[in-house]
Amino acid sequence: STNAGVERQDYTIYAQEGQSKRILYGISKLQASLSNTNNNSKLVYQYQSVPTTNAIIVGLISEPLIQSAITKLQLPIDSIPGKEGFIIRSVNNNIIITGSDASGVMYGCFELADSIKLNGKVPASIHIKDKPQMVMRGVCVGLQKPYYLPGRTVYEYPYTEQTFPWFYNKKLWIKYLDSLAEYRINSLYLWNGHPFASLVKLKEYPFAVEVDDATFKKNEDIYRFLTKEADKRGIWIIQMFYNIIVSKPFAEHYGIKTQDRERHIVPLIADYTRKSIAAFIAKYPNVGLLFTLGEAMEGAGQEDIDWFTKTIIPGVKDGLRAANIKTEPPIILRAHDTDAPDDIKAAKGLYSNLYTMAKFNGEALTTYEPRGSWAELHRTLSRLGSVQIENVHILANLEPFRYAADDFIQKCVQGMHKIYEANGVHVYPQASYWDWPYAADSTEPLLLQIDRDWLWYKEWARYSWNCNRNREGEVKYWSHQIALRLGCDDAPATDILMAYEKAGEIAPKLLRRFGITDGNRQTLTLGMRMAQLVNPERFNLFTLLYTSESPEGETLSEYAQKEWNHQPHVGETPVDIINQVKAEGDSAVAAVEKAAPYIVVDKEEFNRIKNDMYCYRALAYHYAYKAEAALHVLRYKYSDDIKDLDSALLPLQKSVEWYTTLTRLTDSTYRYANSMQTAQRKIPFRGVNATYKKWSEILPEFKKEVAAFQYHIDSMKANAGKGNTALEPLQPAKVTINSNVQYYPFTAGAKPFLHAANTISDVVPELQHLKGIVVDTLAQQQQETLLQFKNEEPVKLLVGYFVSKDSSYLQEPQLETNATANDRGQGEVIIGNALVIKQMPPVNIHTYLFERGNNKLVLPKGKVLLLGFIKGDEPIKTYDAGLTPGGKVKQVDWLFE
Ligand code: ADA
Repeated sequence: STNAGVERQDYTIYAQEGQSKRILYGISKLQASLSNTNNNSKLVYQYQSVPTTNAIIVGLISEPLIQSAITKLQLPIDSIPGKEGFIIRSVNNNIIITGSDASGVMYGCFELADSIKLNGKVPASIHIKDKPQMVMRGVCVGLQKPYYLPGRTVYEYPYTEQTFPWFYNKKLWIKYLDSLAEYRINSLYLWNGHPFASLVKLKEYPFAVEVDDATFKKNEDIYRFLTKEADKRGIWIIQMFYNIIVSKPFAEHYGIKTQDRERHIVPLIADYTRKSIAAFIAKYPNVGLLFTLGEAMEGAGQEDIDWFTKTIIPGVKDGLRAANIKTEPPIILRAHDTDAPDDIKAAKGLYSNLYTMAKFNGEALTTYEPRGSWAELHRTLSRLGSVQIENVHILANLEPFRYAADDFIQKCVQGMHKIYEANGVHVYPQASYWDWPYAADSTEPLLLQIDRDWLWYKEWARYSWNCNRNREGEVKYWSHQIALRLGCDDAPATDILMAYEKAGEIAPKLLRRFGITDGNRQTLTLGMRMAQLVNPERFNLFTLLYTSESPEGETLSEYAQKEWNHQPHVGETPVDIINQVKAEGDSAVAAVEKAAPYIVVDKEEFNRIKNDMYCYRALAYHYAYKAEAALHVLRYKYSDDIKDLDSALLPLQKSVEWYTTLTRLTDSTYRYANSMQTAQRKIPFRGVNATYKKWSEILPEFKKEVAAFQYHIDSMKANAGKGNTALEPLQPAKVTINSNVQYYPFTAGAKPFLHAANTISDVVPELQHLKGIVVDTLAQQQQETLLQFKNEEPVKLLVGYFVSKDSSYLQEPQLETNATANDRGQGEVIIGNALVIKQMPPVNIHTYLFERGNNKLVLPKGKVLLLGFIKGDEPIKTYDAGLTPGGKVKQVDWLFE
């Protein structure tokens, strides 16, 4: 379009006969760029070089064609570029593109193509030598869904056309792979629980296959297609799987569960898994493996090491041997729910192409300066000698709005190098991971994530290649990219970029200062309940978020306490964040409005970007006012002055007004906030069966909070300080326990332990009719706690977890590292600080639901209390009773309930 006046030229591209597909792919992109700028080009295969002018000579540095061209043109090619690197050099209208591997040469072709595209012509003189900083630059796609398949549980999704129609869409794959190649991504990960039974048949276990014959054939076909097309573009396909999961028909055949966190390694399952891996590796030679030793395996330790070294690696080796393959594909161990350094040390001598992967900021984006124990783990992994890959996982705090803060992302990649010493990146989709390939926007037709979130991918990829780029140049670069995409000038595009940069601070800051968890059980953009802000501990606070994934700073409670005690504040405070996010929301809106009059081509997408900026502002103000209200309420804990509660009312009301705005902005523009719509989602509300996934469902709840608060303030004023109403005692349910157990009553002086004399000193009234089951804390530290019983009606077992990080205690169920941690509803604290036992930490009660029948409770090693059974449907009020060894702590969360 802008080539008027540029003279049309003829170029001859020379390459060696039989050139690799990857280099030919690079050449095809170069030719496309030439023809787009109105130049002619032809490809000539030649062994020796004799070109004179307008020649582009492409090949590996080791090829005779390149060597003779270097000599004939007297090109001073100083040194060979490293892995995936390239050199582009021109002399007298001739250009050489070379590298030491095919990927490097391909990227050299892309580089020249980009420069032609950017300048509208072939550069008169060019000299570039480049190679990537991150050796693994990857993205992923989930073969997973927002919901569980009928009769199945987490991660279990066989590859079928019915569940994943897009998986069989070759055109879509090509479009996606082309964009990944263009961004110089070299790995694409497919995440799934147990992919093998959809892709291989084993002669020893023919019944294990879990798709029908026609589907199986389609799977073979598409998988071969995908791996071949990816290979052509310098991209490894890497198949991810969880352990230990077996296929459903396999499980049914042997009468076992498909996955079981409490299961130990058994020879049958080990044999099945080893053979599955071997068959897979032999069948799809250029596919790597990424795996999770955990979630569905007994805690970290020797079993993980055994599974890795005696099942997975031998499986890969069997496969390589069977297919006579010499190059070992990459095997990547996730440092998730396992002791990865120990695992790698044990595996090192056994396999040469090992990598590790760990979550950058948990399942969110919070900071580019991670610290603390999590940073330590990353450095330990980086120093093991295997390549450490940073996993930018799920992004639970960014869903569903657009995120493209190039400056934040650049700093993240710098942090990956500097703080984590990592050498690889793996990036999740920006939003809607479980809903691939569609974005959450309510458009007709639906938007593809790869179209909507192109900047997200391109930014991570660009900085993975090189993160040391000067900011000013980057603003120019991205502005121009946005301008090309939206069909506008660079100036308004810069305003759009500025809007992204400002808005890009909001979600990270809000989560790291006010959030409950970095995990996807929290959807940040849906907001938080007051109880969650003033008493996050009750909701299973994930402390790593504050100790590693945030700059040093204070929580709302810490801030309130320090204020009350006139102590100095440290680091990033809630008040800093309250002020910053409001300003950033305003700036984002102002910047995008500045661009508005100048966008005429892709107005529709621009309006969506603009709406997202308004959403971010509303979100920022909503949180800011709510946090302000929380600080007043937390002050009341110390002051006992009802005026502090009065002061909280106005900001609380304002927060609801902003939430009303957010609801209006999102109601017709988004289908949902979060793409994981199962019971694992807890914050702000339990998201079972796709509920509480939109703002309009939450708004009434937030209004109720204000009403409850007003009501409580009024009645407190009326009854001079008496708060909570009396609670009903729970009724015991009938259960027959299969072993001899002893019971104890919930009265002061009762003894809950077999061999220890500690006695109960305080207990919530709800437990008074129940009978606790005596436990042996010595045995609990050596082995699992097991209880087998029979019940005629559904029952709930009350389990008391001690609130202590000491490893002698069983830790509360953690959805961050165990997706099945809520399968019996045990994922949340029902009554916090419910019981005091002398010389023991406070106790939080969780409940486990069991259907009628013969049941078995297995809890991992560690001290834990069994507090008795109630009927499955007996209502229990969820709250924090505040009973601690130091006395009753004043709680304020009930004021909103
Ligand atoms: C958590 C999360 C899962 C999954 C998992 C993992 O359990 O809830 O959705 O992401 O981590 O594999 O890291």
